[in-house]
Amino acid sequence: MDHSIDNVIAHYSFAGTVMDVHPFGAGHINDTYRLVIADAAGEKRYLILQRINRNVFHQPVQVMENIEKITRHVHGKVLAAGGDPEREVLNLVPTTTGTSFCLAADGEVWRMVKFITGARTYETVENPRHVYEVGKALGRFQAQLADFDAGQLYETIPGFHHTPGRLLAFKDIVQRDPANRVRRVKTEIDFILERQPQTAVVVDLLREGKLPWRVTHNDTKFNNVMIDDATGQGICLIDLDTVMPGSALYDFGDAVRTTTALSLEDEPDTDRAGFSLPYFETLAHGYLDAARGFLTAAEIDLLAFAGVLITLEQGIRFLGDYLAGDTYYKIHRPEHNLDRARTQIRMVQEMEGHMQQMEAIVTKYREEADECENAD
Ligand code: ADP
Ligand code: GN1
Ligand code: MG
Repeated sequence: MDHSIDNVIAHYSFAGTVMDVHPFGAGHINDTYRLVIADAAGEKRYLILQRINRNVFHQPVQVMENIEKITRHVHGKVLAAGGDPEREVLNLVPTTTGTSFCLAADGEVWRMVKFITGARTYETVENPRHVYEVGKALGRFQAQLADFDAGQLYETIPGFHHTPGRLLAFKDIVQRDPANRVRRVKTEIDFILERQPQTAVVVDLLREGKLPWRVTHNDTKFNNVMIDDATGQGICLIDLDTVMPGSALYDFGDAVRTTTALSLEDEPDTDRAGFSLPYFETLAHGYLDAARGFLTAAEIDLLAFAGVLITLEQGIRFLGDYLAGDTYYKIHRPEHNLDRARTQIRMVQEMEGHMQQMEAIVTKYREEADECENAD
């Protein structure tokens, strides 16, 4: 066991003995571990321990304050709805001194959360029903936070989904070319630069007051939704580090990006990457079933576009990191970020080719269906 992890664990008290600590999950930013605890009778239970990446989150304590606030709020909503707050929201485990995080001697910030049992996350869609459930869980999460004042939250990564800002940073990297890689990816760079006019659509409407600011998750990847093993239902959203004020479109867009993908995000064979229109329909159906009651018409009008926007933004971010010399996302092979960028570009191309059908799907589900049609 890593000695530093031992020291962190010493800041928590358990009924039982820590039997094992293992890296867990497939995140690109933080370090996640699963602890196995055994009680006196040998009965096992689990906990999740995470080190916040300070290279990405410069104010990790503010990240934790945001998470404390919103989990407390959602906890109340789950209770009021007669749900199970042990499973339907993340539960922070306090340290022995009662804080929501552990500041280690080396300056690293760690947090522990209760392990949600009988559920798991998926990297790719194995069961189409899960796509509907992810949409619904996302809509429910936004609904639970619809009455939470977004102004109470820190903007822990300024401009996180400010797509024109991402593009500006990208252009700067292209110009500086610090890793001397620009010459290898001219086609991909051109693809991105040609789409500059689209990047400002959402931020402009937010600035003009034509789209509302909401509390958003900002990292609504498929693998950040816990899905119940027994029922297949989406239980809750996890990975709450990036909860900040934002647009509902960012979250729907990121769900489109990851649930309609025909391949893993880092598929090296671009020909296997692509976009599934049927999954888009399933996602939009699930999302609107939970969210049509509070979304504005302007938001619903842009749901299809949000998929393209956030996938393009992610392509900009992955290609930008490749050009920067792989400084942000964890990589496990030399061209990892390039493979990731190419899957995003392929998806954007295919979504652009299906825009009319995507719009028609949103139109189909924006109003509640007749009871006989709404059989799910
Ligand atoms: P990362 O930033 O590494 O993506 P996550 O918070 O998403 O961190 O956690 C990584 C993985 O660990 C998740 O995809 C999920 O499978 C698992 N996980 C995280 N939190 C819990 C939890 N409370 N209960 C069960 N599994 C969890
Ligand atoms: C990162 O931590 P993880 O893997 O859930 C990233 C997201 C990206 C995602 C791409 C803080 O999320 O914004 O969309 O990778 N998180 C941060 O897979 O940058
Ligand atoms: Mg995650």
